[in-house]
Amino acid sequence: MTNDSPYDELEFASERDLGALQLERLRWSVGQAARSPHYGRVFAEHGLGPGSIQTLDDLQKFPLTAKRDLRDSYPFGVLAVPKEAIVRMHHSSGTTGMATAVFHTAGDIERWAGLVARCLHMAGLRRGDVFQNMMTYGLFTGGLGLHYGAEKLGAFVIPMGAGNSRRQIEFMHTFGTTAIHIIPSYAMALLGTFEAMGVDPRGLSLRLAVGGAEPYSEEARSRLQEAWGMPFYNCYGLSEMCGPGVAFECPEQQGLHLWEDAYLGEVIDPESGERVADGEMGELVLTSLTREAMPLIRYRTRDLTSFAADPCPCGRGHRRLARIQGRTDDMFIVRGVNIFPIQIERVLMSLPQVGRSYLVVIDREQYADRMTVQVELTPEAFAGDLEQLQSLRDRIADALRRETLVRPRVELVEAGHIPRQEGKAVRVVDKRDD
Ligand code: DLL
Repeated sequence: MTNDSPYDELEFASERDLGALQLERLRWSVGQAARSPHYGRVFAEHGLGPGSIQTLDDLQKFPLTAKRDLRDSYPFGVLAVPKEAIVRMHHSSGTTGMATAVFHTAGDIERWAGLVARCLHMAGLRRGDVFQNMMTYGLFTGGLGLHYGAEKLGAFVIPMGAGNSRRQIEFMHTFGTTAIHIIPSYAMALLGTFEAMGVDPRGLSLRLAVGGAEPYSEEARSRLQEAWGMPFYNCYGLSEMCGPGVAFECPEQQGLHLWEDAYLGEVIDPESGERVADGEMGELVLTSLTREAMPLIRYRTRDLTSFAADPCPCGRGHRRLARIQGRTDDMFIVRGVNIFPIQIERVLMSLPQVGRSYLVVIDREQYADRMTVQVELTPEAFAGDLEQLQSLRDRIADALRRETLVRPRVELVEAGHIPRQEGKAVRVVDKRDD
């Protein structure tokens, strides 16, 4: 395999070269982290430092870092450089009640843009492409993160931001957009606007899409690819590790290559904290290797995934992560059974009568948990007679019971009934605590 990426020869580095680089960078990153008040204290307590690392496995001597550690030392406790060295900040939305501020030096921004450019190049984006960035700009990293990467690569970037659906489509047409970056649930919702405008996305100049920032199933991806007429590449990242650009799919679309020259990944059992074998699902733990302002050592992402056990046919040595199944805290428990929203999505998106959106509502009926799944139908399916609809409702409830072990109440609703979000989709409303 030759390396035709002008962005980074590391993309095809040999295992030995990559390992040596990781070791050197890991020592540097631990030393850099030690400059922050938080890690300075934690490392001193455990008697740890760059000298504790002889091999990459020595990372396991270090304690895990939890989101709570960032919150407890908010806002500057994990900052490892003087404030004058910061050129930008991003911030998590705080929807889980745990706001996090993330700081960057000029070098951090440059390296992050390089990683994103590498991702986009791997997916086939080139100079001359018109890249419409349809993610929110601002504190959220999806906007500026992809923007800088696409510009670095030399693409013509349209910084649209999210929403304003008709205008998005008009711009695609007027400026000959060839690539988009979009939240998958918004990509699904936008298909309704295309229909209303009488425009077929497959008739435009579009040729590739990048979608991430929220879990979506393989079934949802297939639908998107079919309707838009182009590949959707899965993009993973989190603000704490810069944002998008941590892991990305190659044209094989068989998992996301974690850029291991920039991030060391481990998958652990969330209960015991022990590493699990490749192929086994667990919580992703990441260590940044090149971040100056805010290095994080063994950070618990709470995202559930696994490492692929086999190498990728594309020849890149950077290990692949399976599609993220959700976060440990997305899981909800109904009548004692653990359920992830993506299990519900997989079932629904494999049924042709099901439309583009769904919502799980959990409440209580006479002290017992009750799960209701609102399902949007396609206009054709919704036009069916009452008997057909009842039988469809039963079939959906049965399929969901087979997948989740709980038989939900199913409410069939018209296309467009469930409120759309421009940002990450809300899939579950739990009313039990109200
Ligand atoms: O969502 C960064 C991002 C922007 C990624 C644009 C991809 C594209 P946060 O807002 O900090 O950052 O949220 C991070 O979103 O821990 C995952 O739970 C989830 N997430 C991100 N990408 C994916 C994905 C951005 N491809 C959190 N699949 C992460 C599933 C994802 N979940």
